[in-house]
Amino acid sequence: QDGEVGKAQRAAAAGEKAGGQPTIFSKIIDRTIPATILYEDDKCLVFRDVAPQAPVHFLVIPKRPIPRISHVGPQDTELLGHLMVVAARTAQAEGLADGYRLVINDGKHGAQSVYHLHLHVLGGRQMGWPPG
Ligand code: DGP
Repeated sequence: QDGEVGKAQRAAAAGEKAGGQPTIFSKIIDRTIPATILYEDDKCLVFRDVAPQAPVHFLVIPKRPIPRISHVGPQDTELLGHLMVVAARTAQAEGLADGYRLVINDGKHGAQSVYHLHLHVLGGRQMGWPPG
């Protein structure tokens, strides 16, 4: 756990320095690197997390590369709502009828490692609270 958090904190420091440069997620959007894609429309992409933390773990990302949730403004309201609606619809399509966890990690303390905004959807097992 400390290892993962340390990794995320180092990536956070690098992300801050890179200041909104394209991330690996831009390459998934443009199909330069492969991913298991569950849903796509003109505004967003949904794909399985490469390091799943639950039996079902996928990410919902905007195609427009907003670096992090703390950087959004009123102009992003409609897009953010869309991402949440897509997350819920995809969770339903994935059979998560008993519920799931929606997570957005922000910055160093949030253990964000990829600086392209993403919603994590985790399900298929009982989640604990509080998160670590
Ligand atoms: P976060 O810590 O919130 O920034 O989570 C980033 C997530 O992205 C992490 O759960 C692993 C996932 N991830 C990183 N690189 C790739 C990749 O190349 N492909 C896929 N499918 N997921 C990735």
